Amino acid sequence: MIESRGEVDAVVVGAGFAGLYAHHRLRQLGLTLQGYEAAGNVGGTWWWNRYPGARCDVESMDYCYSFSPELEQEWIWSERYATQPEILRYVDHVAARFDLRRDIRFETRVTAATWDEAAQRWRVTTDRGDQVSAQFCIMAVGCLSAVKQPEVNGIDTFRGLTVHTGRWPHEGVDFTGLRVGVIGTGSSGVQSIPLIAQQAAHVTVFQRTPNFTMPAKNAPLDPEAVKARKAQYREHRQAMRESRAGVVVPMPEESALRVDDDARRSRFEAAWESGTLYGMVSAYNDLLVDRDANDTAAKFVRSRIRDIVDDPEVADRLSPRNHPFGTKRPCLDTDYYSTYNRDNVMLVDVRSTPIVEITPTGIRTATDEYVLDAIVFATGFDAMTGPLLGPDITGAGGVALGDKWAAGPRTYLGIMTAGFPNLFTITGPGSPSVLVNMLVAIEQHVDWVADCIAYLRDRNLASIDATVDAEDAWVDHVNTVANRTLFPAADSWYMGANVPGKPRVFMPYIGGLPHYTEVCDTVAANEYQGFTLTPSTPRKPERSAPHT
Ligand code: N01
Repeated sequence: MIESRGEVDAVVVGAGFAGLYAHHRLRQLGLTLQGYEAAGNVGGTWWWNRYPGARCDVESMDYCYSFSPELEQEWIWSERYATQPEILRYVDHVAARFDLRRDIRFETRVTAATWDEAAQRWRVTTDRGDQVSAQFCIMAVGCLSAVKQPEVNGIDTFRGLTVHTGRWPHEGVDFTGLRVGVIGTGSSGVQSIPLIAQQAAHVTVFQRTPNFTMPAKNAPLDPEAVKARKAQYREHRQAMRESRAGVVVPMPEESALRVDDDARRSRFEAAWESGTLYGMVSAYNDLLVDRDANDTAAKFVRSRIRDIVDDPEVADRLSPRNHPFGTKRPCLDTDYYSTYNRDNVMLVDVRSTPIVEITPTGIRTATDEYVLDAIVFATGFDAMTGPLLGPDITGAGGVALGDKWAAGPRTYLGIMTAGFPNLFTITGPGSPSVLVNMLVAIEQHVDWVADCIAYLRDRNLASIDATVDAEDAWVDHVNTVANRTLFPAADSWYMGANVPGKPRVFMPYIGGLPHYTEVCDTVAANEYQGFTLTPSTPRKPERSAPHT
């Protein structure tokens, strides 16, 4: 366990993919660093989400760092879509290979960060009593790391086992012989339910909103295909960066409404069989902007559900109707719909018969009581803003970030928020982040931040802060682009709609990665247009806080 230093150049909060890469880049600049990570080791989301079936739904050869050509040549992925344990092994390997754990204090949660205007530095404190002063504070806290429990009374009264998919026990959970209830049918529910059903005596799925999910068609990677990709990896990475979502998929410039039914059906069938998230979503160029076009995709998926699920009533309950296709994040699954053909699986619609309470022996809905031995909460996260608002962050003039964002997050480029100088939010709200391959988004953000810090240091500048004007214009742009799409129509976590009382704002930037990157690069090339840069004034060295 490393000891926290009193004064460093930068604090990096989080040791997932973003935090680790920030350590790598900032160390290359010669900065002294202090990292904090609430988990016991590196990996971020992949450290916490250990539920059965957890795997990435971006292909493994795309969901990995591109910063080191040697790393990408030497690492061998085994499956098209990597499992959580394999991704964690990869992160572990990267951390060791680049010596990235050196400055990180694990099992330590940042509780507060306060901007000291006189010193032009952040004062960061943790739940372990660390106090550190840093010129820069990098919030690499992830977008889906603050777990959300269901808003149901009586959770504490339940006598059986309860477990959240986002906080899965490291020793695993043995469901053998148990009657298990699962609340939630987002990606975590969709991935875990088939495997829990294979082990448990009985599974009752409590579904509030059915989601659209497509088969992953996962398989071991073909060594010849891997070899071919590795031979072209650099070109492929560039193509990823230039693609809208950070993955290379065909993006036909064609409306779903301008083709006949047979042609449309065969394209959807090909997209379905491709086993990719983006293949289906981008099968036509208007699926996410035109309700009629969207309906064609939604109808296709519903027809597939009817094909797979034996009981027409269950198929109907599993069929999404309340939101346009793709506007809540769709899932990739392995045997999800067919799991409902098993005798030991039951689907309860808790929109029509809501959960009233959790009792000592199970779950009581408006009409029935279900006796259970274990309950799995696959109920998601307070996304994007939750992790940033966890610590008490106080900016210039004593303004709390929570107050500034009371009506929703406000950022310039999703990287900084005005009034919080030198605080960088990796893949923050207002950036493409969760709408694209996170690894591409992370590397783009960390590279931008590292270049920005190098620029400041080269010119002996103390701080950088977004201007309110630039931020207002960016927030308007983010909203304008979102409002051209169907996304605001869904009660999704993108909209903050899954957390009661959270402002309803479409949080990520949907203008596409290439345009976004161009804007970021132009801002930097124009001497950080839209930011205020403050020169350093000579200061006395600070007295180091005592080591903890
Ligand atoms: O969470 P979710 P998740 N009573 O918010 C339901 C990423 N991810 O952990 O839709 C009853 O999607 C809720 O119902 P509703 C990915 O980006 C990626 O599954 O709000 N139900 C919903 O069904 C993903 O989108 C991977 O009506 C309640 C579910 O719980 C994101 O993480 C794997 C409820 C929550 O679904 C989040 O996914 C896993 C209540 N009180 C996650 N509260 C891969 O890479 C909530 N629900 C594959």
